[in-house]
Amino acid sequence: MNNIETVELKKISNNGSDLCYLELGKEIDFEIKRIYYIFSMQVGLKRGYHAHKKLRQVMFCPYGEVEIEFDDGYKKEKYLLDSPNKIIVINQGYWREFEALKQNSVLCIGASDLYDEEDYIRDYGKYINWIKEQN
Ligand code: T46
Repeated sequence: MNNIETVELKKISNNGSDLCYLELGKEIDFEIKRIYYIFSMQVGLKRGYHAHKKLRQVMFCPYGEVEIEFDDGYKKEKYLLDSPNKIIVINQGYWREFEALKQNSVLCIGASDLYDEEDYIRDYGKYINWIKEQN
């Protein structure tokens, strides 16, 4: 999908464990103003069903496995976060639905802005109309 990028972070391994990091100007080109995370995720219970008009995000899954389907109004593509060193960097404007493939998965999000319900489109029909207006 254009403007959605999967990056595998370098793992620094020592003392029997691993460390990853991401930096402004390298993996991401926007400042993170908010961090949130979804945890205790139950297999098969989907969340999302919205798009963001302006918000840009980086997503990663430090525990478990999460599948995210992005939709640009014309096509859909699934992305799998199945390792703590994988991140997805997402530009604004994509409808998303996501679910855990493993019990108690955790999805973390770094976002380019503070919470603003006005930035959400939560109705798929409205999303399709909004996409048409953008083109
Ligand atoms: C996203 C996916 C991956 C707040 O009050 N502040 C916040 O910062 C957030 C993120 C949510 N909320 C409230 C809004 C709702 O009343 O928490 C409730 C659950 O949010 P929502 O239904 O939007 O949750 P998800 O899991 O469908 O979506 C969330 C994010 O909202 C969204 O930005 O991309 O995670």
